[in-house]
Amino acid sequence: MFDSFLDELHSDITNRGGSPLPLPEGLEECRSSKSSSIIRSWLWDVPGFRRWRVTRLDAGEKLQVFNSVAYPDYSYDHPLMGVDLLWFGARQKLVAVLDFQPLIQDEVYLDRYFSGLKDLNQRFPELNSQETMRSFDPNQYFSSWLLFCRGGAEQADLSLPQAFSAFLKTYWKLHDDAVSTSSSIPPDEVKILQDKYDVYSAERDPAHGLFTSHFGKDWSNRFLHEFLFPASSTN
Ligand code: BLA
Repeated sequence: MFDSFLDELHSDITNRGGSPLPLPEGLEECRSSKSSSIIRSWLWDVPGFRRWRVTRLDAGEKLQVFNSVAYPDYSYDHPLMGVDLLWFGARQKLVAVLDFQPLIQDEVYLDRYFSGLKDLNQRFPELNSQETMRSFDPNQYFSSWLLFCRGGAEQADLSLPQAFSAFLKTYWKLHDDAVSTSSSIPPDEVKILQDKYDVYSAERDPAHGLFTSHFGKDWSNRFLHEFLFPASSTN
């Protein structure tokens, strides 16, 4: 599950001149001592981005996860790319979240960067089930046009593969357009806003309990603060 998404993303990244970077020691892979689950992560140096991370968790029937965040260079104020896909096999339950994560909620900013995602939202209504967020705040670092569904096999098999490809393509276009125009938020402010994203996400991310149960508290704390949201450990 989700391996084709991982391949597609890594192939796009490589085609755009991305190269792999080393992860902090011990965080690239971890096997659960109790079950057969395994978590693997990748860090990429991609032109135009200061950080691009990818994680794949394979816990068999129980759970499959694909998670990725792209942080643009500070000279670009456009949204981060955030993807969080979860498949609980036993219950045949899908949780899919794909968003261009805005740095600010300003109307001019949203008008500038969200026409592509608005179109996808119309094209894939079955992935927009108007879910309510329980741990995150929908008005901070999320857009109103995110694809967010708690669904089943139908959404996972029929819509998600197409939506994922289209989402990636749309994000690359957003990035290319942003590169050829100038940002309205200065780089030092973009840095502050991206750092705050890490702090906010580390506080709210509902995954921490899950990591702890699979891989133990010490490893999970390191993974959260050193890899998933590095700015959360310094601020
Ligand atoms: C929800 N994400 C979740 C949940 C889990 C994870 C266990 C709760 C499932 C549920 O609500 O039913 C799991 N999150 C992970 C894992 C990682 C992680 C395994 O970060 C890391 C490898 N989450 C993101 C990103 C986005 C995101 C980048 O990491 C943005 C697209 C969104 N995840 C997101 C949202 C929810 C969620 C909006 C629902 C949470 C809520 O209701 O507030």
